[in-house]
Amino acid sequence: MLRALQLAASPGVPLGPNPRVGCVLLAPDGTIVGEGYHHGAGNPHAEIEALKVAGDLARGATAVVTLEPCNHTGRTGPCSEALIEAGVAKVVVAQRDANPIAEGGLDTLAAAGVEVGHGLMADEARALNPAFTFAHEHARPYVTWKFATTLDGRSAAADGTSRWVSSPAARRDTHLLRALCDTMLVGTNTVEVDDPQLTVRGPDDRPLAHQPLRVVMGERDLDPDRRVFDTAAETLHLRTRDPLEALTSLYREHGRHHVFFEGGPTLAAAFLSAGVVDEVVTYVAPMLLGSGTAAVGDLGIPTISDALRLEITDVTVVGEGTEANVRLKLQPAKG
Ligand code: AOF
Ligand code: ZN
Repeated sequence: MLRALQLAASPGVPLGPNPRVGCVLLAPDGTIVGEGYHHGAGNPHAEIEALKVAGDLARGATAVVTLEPCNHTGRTGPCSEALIEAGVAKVVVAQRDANPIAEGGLDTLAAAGVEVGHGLMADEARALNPAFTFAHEHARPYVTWKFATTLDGRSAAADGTSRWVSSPAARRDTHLLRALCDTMLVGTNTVEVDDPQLTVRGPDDRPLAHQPLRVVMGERDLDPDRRVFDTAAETLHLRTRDPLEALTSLYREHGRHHVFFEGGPTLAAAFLSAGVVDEVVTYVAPMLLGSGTAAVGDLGIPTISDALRLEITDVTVVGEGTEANVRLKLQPAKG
């Protein structure tokens, strides 16, 4: 399984929408007769790659796979059937597939008389595909909320100006994080006030070829001249103010697994109140305003003991001197 996990993590596999999967085929004496990994959506699955290598040696073999073999015909055919046809005797998987469209492979295999097992190094397998795993288990995408703030917790000055709270180095760092997500999300107010591009840009400030989906949520009509409607990436206007409804739709109708949320204080408060912020990334700038807009709006918390508590998972200084920002990564405290 360790070998299968290593194969799954092979470099060069595009991030999403498909999970990273590795497969090793073992002869009854334990020698490896085939191995393979999934090279990304549209390509054969890991099991098919390994079966190709093994040929006739797959008969009677044990397949060790990081994810439960799929049971559906999507971009490719069902791996459960391919393993049965190849005469594989036993299938051991780390993680069961929570994707409702693909799951059920182990049941199909067992019904065909193949010996099956699951759970071996399951945590490691889940960690390979955290957003895929989270999204299918919660029927909504994983949400990373990012904001920049001054040392006194403000994201804009009294006159509304907010360019720039975070330093150039922090803004470049943000593009690296955006690139790890499949969706960018803000509210209509941010589009009206800040007119962001919501693209992933390289060091030369040009948009990269592959862009996350841009999503604007809110009922308000938007000016089509806003930069979010340029041709650099696809954009979706979700006419709802309900965070969970928006996220459910992004999962169900648009197959999204990881939302990078850069909403303003009102929408941020709505997401936090709805309990749908899974990770917080904040850049704290060494700057004081003393007045202005707080990074997050009213959460309806009257007293300190009711504070929404987070746990710090990472602290990194980005940039140098007066340009240095502290990047904090946090997650909601458990319990
Ligand atoms: C496997 N082996 O290597 C992978 C699996 O559109 P498709 O046909 O590529 O199917 C994608 C779904 O199949 C994906 O969402 C996940 O549930 C499963 N991925 N399954 O047996 C693999 N990559
Ligand atoms: Zn498959």
